[in-house]
Amino acid sequence: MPSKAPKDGINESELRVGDPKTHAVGLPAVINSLRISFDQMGALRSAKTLMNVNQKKGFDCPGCAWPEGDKRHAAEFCENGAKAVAEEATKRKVPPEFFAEHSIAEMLEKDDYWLGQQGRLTHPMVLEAGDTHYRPISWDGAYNIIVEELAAMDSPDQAVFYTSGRTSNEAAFLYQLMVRGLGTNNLPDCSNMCHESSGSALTETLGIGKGTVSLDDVQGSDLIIVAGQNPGTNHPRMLTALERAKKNGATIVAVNPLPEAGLLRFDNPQTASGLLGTKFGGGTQLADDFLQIRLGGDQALFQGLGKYLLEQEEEHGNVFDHAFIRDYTDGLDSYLAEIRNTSWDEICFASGLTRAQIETTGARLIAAKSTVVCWAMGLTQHKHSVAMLRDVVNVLLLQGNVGRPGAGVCPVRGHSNVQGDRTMGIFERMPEAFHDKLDAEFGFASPRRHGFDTVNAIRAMRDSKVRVFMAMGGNFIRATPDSAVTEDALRNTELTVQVSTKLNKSHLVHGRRALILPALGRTDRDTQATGDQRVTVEDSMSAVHASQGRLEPPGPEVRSEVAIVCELAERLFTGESAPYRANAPQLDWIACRADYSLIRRHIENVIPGFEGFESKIKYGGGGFVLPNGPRDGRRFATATGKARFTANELDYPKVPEGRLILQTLRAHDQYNTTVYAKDDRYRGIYGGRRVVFVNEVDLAAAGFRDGDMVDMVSEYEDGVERRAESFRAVAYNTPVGCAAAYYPEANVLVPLDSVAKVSGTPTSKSVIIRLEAAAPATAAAAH
Ligand SMILES: Nc1nc2c(c(=O)[nH]1)N[C@H]1C(S)=C(S)[C@@H](COP(=O)(O)OP(=O)(O)OC[C@H]3O[C@@H](n4cnc5c(=O)[nH]c(N)nc54)[C@H](O)[C@@H]3O)O[C@H]1N2
Ligand SMILES: Nc1nc2c(c(=O)[nH]1)N[C@H]1C(S)=C(S)[C@@H](COP(=O)(O)OP(=O)(O)OC[C@H]3O[C@@H](n4cnc5c(=O)[nH]c(N)nc54)[C@H](O)[C@@H]3O)O[C@H]1N2
Ligand SMILES: [Mo]
Repeated sequence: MPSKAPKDGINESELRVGDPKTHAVGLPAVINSLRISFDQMGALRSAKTLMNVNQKKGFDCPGCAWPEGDKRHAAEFCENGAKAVAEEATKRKVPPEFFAEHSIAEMLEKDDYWLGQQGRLTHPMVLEAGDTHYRPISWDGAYNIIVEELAAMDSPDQAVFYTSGRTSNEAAFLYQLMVRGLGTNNLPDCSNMCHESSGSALTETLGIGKGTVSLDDVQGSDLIIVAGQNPGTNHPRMLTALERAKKNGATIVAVNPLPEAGLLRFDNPQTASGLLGTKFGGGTQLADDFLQIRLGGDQALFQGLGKYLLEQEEEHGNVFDHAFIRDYTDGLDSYLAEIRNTSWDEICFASGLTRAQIETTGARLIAAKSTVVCWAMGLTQHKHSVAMLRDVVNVLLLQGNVGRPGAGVCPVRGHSNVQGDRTMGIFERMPEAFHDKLDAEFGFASPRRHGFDTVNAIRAMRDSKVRVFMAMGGNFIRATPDSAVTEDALRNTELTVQVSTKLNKSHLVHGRRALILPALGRTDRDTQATGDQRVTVEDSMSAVHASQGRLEPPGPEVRSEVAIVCELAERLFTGESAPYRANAPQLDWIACRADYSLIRRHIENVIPGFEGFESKIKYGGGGFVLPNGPRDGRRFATATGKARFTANELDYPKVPEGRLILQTLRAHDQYNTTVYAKDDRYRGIYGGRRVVFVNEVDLAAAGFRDGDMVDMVSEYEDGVERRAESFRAVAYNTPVGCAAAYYPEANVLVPLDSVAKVSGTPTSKSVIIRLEAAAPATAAAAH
């Protein structure tokens, strides 16, 4: 069976709203994933591909970063992993003829779904100044343009190199080396918009910017708090771990403004009872308690939990882990003083929870022998996210819940290798020790001046300080905030270069000149001069393992990310006329392209924990776990060498009268800016995406009813009007004052300057908006 032709874009007039689901996965998920796989890949390729996902000799799922356990099912993937795979392994193609047929202007009218549907990029393409259509170009020609533009800069800081989180360790390591060889640290990445707040808070308090738990810790924990995360959609394999934990006796507390299906009940598709679903008495109830928190109220919740533990300790004793606090931590007194000062009234107001609810969870903490806190974007994309996460750490430290079995912090990562990319040095401000080792290994001087993160890169482009923008994957223009500002910023550059697997809007919003370089994905066979190559990735729990695709690539002109970096670096650094040969890293780039194990040898010498790298990822092995001070031995590489309690003034979004606070989140049928299909079935949304979920009370107060068409207008201190037009209001079970709409459609509303303190992450989960009636024409058209 061949793949099916791409479908039309989304027609919002076909939007239907039904009841939200109360449980996740089960048979509908299996059917949905198979349908999308067959459409994109046909039956044979689907079967062959899906059997290889997350197997020890197969490829790492390009979906999320949730780890694989040691015992694997024949089908170790989930509905959304299957969709991620189908999206990449599709048989549909976007060849040069496609670009001849469709002008940039025409494609700009299409939606993200339509663009993604067209298939895999097959040929390097160029857009010269003033052109209306991309034209094919040779790889040589493409590299020459990049070298020419990079050579024309006054300073290396006029170039920006973005990375998305699917890039392998090997490609990321060489990419950052190339960039630092040019003389800049301008290495923004998707993490700046994602878990940067977690990295900031955890590095400062625990001495490592990563989670401290293993899969066994989660599955063996007594109490698991899942805050600000929707695993049923975004980390479906986590539901299996939660189910196991539950069977081992764990209590699960879900903290979320929305009653997300996956958190409440789970029908495991890998068991017969799960396939039958809850209707027939199967499935597992996951969350014991659901705390329906106000957006941005989590710092208040965790301060409340700390306060309760303190009160109980003072009354009954035996609550704090005094030995742990004495031997491994500092800063307790100022933390306790801070939470003593915070009133219960303020805690309850900010969180939207009752004192009784918070005390019930506090009592669960006291009763539990071990606690894990898991979180994702609901906790990282607020103005006060870093303080919020420091307060999460504070509560865990009180009971010694770090560095022992079943306990710790679990920031659940997004992209499948976003954590590995950071380990490899994709960061605008790596520590000095990393630079020293890099310089020693490659005999050059890497720049120490900090570079631009994502938001600062946009500001610099806006202010005409950037000539060249290159992206290793991702979809910069749709992932970033303040779409209108960011589009102008990118258009303000001389050259944009997108290394991509699929067509997306970042190819259409471009600099004076633009290049599209087609790259291999995880599922593709990667054959180089010495034979088929493997790459490695690191999951959310610091486990590194190999990944090897086996499918025929979409065309002979598609190159691996490693090859693209090596070929470009070769031209920048070696030979008489190379513009950056003066301070070039000493490396045989072409040999590395031929044999990726040579890259791993260099990684081994530069990055701690990779000793014996090659032998640890031999075939059939499950990979290895990187050292993790807090987890391995309660070692904390902080400023004082101790785990640090911190005192953080309580903060929460202040919403003016008549306004709402909006979170921008993911629908079930999307992967970030890629829209797989048109539904969000767990929330009862079918056939469209322009919806805003609002509490009935707020709708009525603003003079609207469910089904009305509204504009969302964002209000920010800069006084600029940001408007998202024509959304269908959906009366929904969300706290009063708290609304939700899908990313990336709502990104126009997120002000560029509204970022989290310390981490600089855009505040995608707290945007102040008002609702206005949509203009009659659009309202009529949409009905
Ligand atoms: N299928 C699929 N999988 C994915 C992705 C995808 O798009 N599709 N994206 C990947 C990436 S890069 C990432 S980072 C992760 C994202 O994974 P998630 O963080 O689960 O993604 P979001 O949809 O942003 O969901 C945020 C959740 O937090 C809740 N929330 C929002 N604000 C608050 C708050 O103030 N407090 C609390 N307690 N909760 C809040 C929302 O209601 C929602 O349930 O998933 C990864 N996996
Ligand atoms: N408003 C709002 N904005 C957000 C968020 C939010 O919750 N709300 N979430 C933020 C988060 S958590 C993240 S991580 C970012 C995501 O930001 P990005 O990582 O930039 O976006 P993606 O949509 O994941 O990128 C998809 C594109 O990556 C390319 N691609 C896929 N696989 C590969 C590959 O293997 N190699 C190469 N070279 N290219 C590949 C394809 O061309 C595809 O079109 O968005 C952020 N933006
Ligand atoms: Mo992310």
